[in-house]
Amino acid sequence: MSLIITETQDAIGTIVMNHTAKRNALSEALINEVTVVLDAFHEQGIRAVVLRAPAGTKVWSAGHDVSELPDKGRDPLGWADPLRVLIRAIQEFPAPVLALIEGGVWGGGCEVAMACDILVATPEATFAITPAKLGVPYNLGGLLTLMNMIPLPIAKEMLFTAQPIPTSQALNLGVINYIKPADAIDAFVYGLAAHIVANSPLSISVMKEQLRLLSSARSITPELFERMQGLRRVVYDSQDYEEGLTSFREKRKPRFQGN
Ligand code: LCV
Repeated sequence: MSLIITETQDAIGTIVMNHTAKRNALSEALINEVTVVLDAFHEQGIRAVVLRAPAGTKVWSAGHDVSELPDKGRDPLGWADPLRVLIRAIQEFPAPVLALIEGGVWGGGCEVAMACDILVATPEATFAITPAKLGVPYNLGGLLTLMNMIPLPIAKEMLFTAQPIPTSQALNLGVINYIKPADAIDAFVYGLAAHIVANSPLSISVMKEQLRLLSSARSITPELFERMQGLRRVVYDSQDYEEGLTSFREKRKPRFQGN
């Protein structure tokens, strides 16, 4: 049974993440379906994509599928990790991807939403960035996405507390473009998409790629890269990382010891 629902109309493609039993946890299976559809949309010349969950959902996405995080000793968010593949697929898709957000957005789900080009959320939506809750070492690309989207003190608050922030704060920070009530958000998002579709797809796709390249342009020395990877290794080799995954599986609060 498919984990997503897709639709195309007037050069606008819609992807509904529909694995509601697992709160749209970003499993390899769900991500594979999304990336296959994005490729098909590219082939069809789709000029705007809307990424959403079912209308009225309480959870847009519960983030990385925790059951697919590797045991300690392996980088849990490496280049080939499905979540990283999805984020790159959205960022590199040659047309704008609009996130229509209802419900809670958790962990890697925030990064997926923030990888989108335009974000519109209902007042009830929330955003929580959760590696600290699981004992996971965030990766370079993920931290860069956050640093590009969120002022450092707020990014630190979200990373260190792992607590959700409301859409009102996300709007104040410029993390999302609009807040729209649940009974108006569909028409508003598809109205934005219609404006985009009426403009030059070539100009838009080139500007999107230029902005992606410019926003990720950082001079990282080999020493800096190796230092970052070394720091991350301390975490994903730790007992705490193992405790984070075990506590999730056992549906209990983690007891982190700092080693
Ligand atoms: C697998 C899940 C998940 C899930 N994975 O429903 O950003 S990082 O670094 O942290 C990155 C590694 C990452 O993204 O990690 C994941 C971060 N996500 C979270 O911490 C959110 C974890 N989920 C929850 O807190 C709750 O599920 C929410 C609040 C999203 C929804 O709560 P609700 O009571 O509505 P349940 O918790 O009962 O979940 C329903 C089913 O979905 C599974 C969960 O295990 C349960 O499965 P079973 O019915 O088999 O017990 N599920 C939820 N989230 N991230 N599986």
